[in-house]
Amino acid sequence: MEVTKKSFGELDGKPVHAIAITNHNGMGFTCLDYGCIITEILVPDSKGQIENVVLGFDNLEDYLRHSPYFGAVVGRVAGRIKDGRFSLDGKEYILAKNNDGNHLHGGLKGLDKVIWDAKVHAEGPVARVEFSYESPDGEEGYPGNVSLRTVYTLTDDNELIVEFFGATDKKTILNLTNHTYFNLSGDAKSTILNHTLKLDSERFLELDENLIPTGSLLDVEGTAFDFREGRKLSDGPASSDEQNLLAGKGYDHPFVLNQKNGTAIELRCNESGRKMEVETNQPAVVVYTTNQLEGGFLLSGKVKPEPYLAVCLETQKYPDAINQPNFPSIVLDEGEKYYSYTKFKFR
Ligand code: G6D
Repeated sequence: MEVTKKSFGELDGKPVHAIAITNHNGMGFTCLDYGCIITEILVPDSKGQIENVVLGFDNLEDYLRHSPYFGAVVGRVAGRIKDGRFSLDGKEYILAKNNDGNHLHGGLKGLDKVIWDAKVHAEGPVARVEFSYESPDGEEGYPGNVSLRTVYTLTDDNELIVEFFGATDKKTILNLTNHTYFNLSGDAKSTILNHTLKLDSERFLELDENLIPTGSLLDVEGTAFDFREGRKLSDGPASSDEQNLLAGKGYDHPFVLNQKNGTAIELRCNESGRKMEVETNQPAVVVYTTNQLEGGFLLSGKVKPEPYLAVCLETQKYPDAINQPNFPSIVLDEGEKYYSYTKFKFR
């Protein structure tokens, strides 16, 4: 494995680094110690052409000014928390309302916007980047001093493994994800509307008009949400289903995964011949098809942002679970270990 670490600018007087790792097949990725951001994943197509399969920027300034969580770790709690408040053991906590009156993705300065301490381990057939961050009690309104670790591992089998570890000294809530925007066409040369997604999922979470889960789980049968046999992502924007419309003409929904072993999620681009298989220990995945992506900025490779330019597959627990008694809990108690595992395998 070839590893490089170089300066990527500085934030509040602290240096930001870009760490790039390439395996023996020429597949590789680059990540920052700012927000554990994955800035690029380089994957060969069916002809061996190596291209970038994620959206990102090639400079820190653009991440600071324009990034909608491109490639970043998201937390302490991914997704929306209704009205930016929750109760724990009878105490109410108030969080930032940074998204239409709700709390989104860890608040105004979530884990995507802090500098983590990075250590690289590159022995033998795998290379690992281990990020650590101590989130102080009360950060963004969340209780507990929480020790966090994010580990990205690259293997010679073209697998990128994302792991999160957490421990707290006081009961709190924790639900992390990685918010990478995938586009398997290569260098975002076309949208993801022709990508095929396959999900081992019978149910998805109904959202209200503010994209907050209503608490109901809807059956995918007979809808544009049925990805069990594989479905073109273009079915979302083309659908008249009220759930596709309220997501801004597409998908922005958590799907409940059948947690058998093996590949729960498969994304394929027929033009490039690239396929990505995803395994996870998380109960859900938010499928977000960047329905309104736009802006006066350029992505790396001078690509203009446009709707449906990428799909996010954010493995996680259910959004707003702390306010939904029938959802699996995201409470982490003192002495408990938080662990999330997701493997992205590229073929
Ligand atoms: C929008 O609703 C979507 C979220 O799902 C996404 O994570 C965010 O943009 C980047 O708020």
